[in-house]
Amino acid sequence: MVRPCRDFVQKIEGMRNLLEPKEPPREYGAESIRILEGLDPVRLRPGMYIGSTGASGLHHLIWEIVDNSVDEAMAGECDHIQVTILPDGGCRVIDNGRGIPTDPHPSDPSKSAAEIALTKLHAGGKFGGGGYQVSGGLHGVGVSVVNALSVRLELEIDRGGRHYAMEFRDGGSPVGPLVDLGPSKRGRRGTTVTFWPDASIFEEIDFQAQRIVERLEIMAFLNRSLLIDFEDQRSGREQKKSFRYDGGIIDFVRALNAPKDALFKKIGYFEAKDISEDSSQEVEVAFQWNTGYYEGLHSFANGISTDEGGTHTEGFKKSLTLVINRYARAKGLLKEKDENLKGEDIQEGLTAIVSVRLTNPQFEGQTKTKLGNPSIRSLVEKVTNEKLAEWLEENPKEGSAIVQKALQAARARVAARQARELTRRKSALGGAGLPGKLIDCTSRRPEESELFIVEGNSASGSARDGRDPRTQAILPIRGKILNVERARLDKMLANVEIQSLITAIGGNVGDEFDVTKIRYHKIIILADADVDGSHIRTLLLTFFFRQMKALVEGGHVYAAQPPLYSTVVGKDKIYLKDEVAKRLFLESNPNHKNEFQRLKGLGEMDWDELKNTTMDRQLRTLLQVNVEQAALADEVCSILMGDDVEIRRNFIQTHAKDVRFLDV
Ligand code: 0RA
Repeated sequence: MVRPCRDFVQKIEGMRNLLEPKEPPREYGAESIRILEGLDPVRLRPGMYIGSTGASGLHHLIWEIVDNSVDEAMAGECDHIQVTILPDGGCRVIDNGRGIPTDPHPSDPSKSAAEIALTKLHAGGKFGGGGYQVSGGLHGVGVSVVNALSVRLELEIDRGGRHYAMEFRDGGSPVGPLVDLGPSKRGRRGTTVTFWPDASIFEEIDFQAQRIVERLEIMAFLNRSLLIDFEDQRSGREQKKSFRYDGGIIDFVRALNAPKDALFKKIGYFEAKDISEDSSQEVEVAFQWNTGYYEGLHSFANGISTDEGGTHTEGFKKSLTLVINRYARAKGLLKEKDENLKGEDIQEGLTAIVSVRLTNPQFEGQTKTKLGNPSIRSLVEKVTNEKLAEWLEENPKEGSAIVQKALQAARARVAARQARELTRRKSALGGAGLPGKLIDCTSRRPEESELFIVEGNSASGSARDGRDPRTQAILPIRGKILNVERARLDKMLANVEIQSLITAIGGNVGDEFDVTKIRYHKIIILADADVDGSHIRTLLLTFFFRQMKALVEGGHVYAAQPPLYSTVVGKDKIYLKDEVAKRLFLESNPNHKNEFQRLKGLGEMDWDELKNTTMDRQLRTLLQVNVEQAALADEVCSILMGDDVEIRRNFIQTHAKDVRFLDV
């Protein structure tokens, strides 16, 4: 199962845009592999070819090979890819494609085409264009780059009923020529590449199974019915995973929406191809809405995640807005006097995959994950105009649900603006406009000021008395704040607890949040170590993650760590944070006989206890919350608040160890 939210986010580094083919050969076979240069440049500047020599570059080696196998699948020549991490740390990729050509290469008939493909840079069928209409940006440089960066590489080819093998050492030097080892095993055809990365090139050569699995699953989603097996054979880390999705990106959307509450059961789908003489473009879209308030549009070009979007998503969004508005008017759901629905209204709760394949993709943007080809924009727009309109006509129940949801979103958008303006006006009128229950500090310097968000009245009382009034402020909140995953901004803004949070922190909220305006540089959540405390912590983190992301990114959010135990040593009372601290204490003080008090909750601590254990800068320990933790809280929230019991149970079982904000 995919874990939604983060797993599909692939970071693709490095260069993508390749040299354009000069004269595309039309026939397949040896002559379709063109020779450019030897492998030295790759070893001299690995980053140019695989992005980095860190973990990301290391894993790129696998993608280089697998992408070639996927190209075979896209050409309809391969339906099974196996990726294995060997016990000795090498990696093997097996496919049942056509196999790399083995006949003598026209430019140097003393060598096989396969040898050229593995020892010359930029050699590969992909450049010829004659064989592959479309391929991922990095293809073609693929296998030879892997060879250049490996201490050893074994190539096996089954082609034309014969089994061939060849070995390379130390950055791609052939040990001998490609040899014919006799007939292939029953009907076997395809390519097997086994390689051992060069430890003198990479910072580390330890493959991460999780990283590989996540990427392989996405490949399986994007290539319908392609079977991808993964096996880790390393001792103590053994595992097997197998992916095959006959629904392709429809299954992808279903998996992404599974932890949410779908607006309707059906998953929409359409596709189109535009094939001409020397180029081809394909687009595939799958979509469904959920009852949530966030957009989840994920786009891919030639199987590569385009995190920064690009022409394909622009085309889709533009047409989506147009088609839904036109439909809403035609069906009288939107009246003449009504304003058009905005893109953001329609995209609220949308989960969609836009996957395009095209010749010569242009990757642009900061992280080279933005598709630049203008021609794909018009194709996606045109196709969405036609096919989405058709889909709506054929699915009127769903069509009306989508429009109703967008109408609600539009109303909420207007209400949120009014609420924001009201909050702004209120603060303009009432001086600083700070919430009444805020016990502020006297310092006006955010760098030294801290805000403790404290649950419950008695705990707030102790915190007030135990604080440093110059730099420590207390904001008491009562009960559970609203679950922000399930509420729109306007509802959130109507909630008094949320309102006081926003005004106390001072940097506004949502799109308008400005981290340079915050009144405290440390926002410290002070909640009990029990289930309720965890819940509140999770909700607060989710709110910050969703509505004040820069606050989390800037490292301004902390969790206080009130102790769980106290015990008396001589005349002193000492406090121990948790079970581990207690165990360590007992290990180093084996003669300690006094009882341990379990501190029930913040409310039961005296102000000086709270001060000495949790608040005083010299004595406390704080836990700084990073974006991953906040995102996890968010994920936990959306799954635990969701309605799907099955997914909830699975999630808790598989993540019990990670879920530090929960006591399950
Ligand atoms: C060049 C030309 C052809 C296929 C391939 C390369 C190829 C490369 C790899 C790498 C891993 N698996 C692969 N499978 C195929 C076209 C072959 C033909 O014309 O039959």
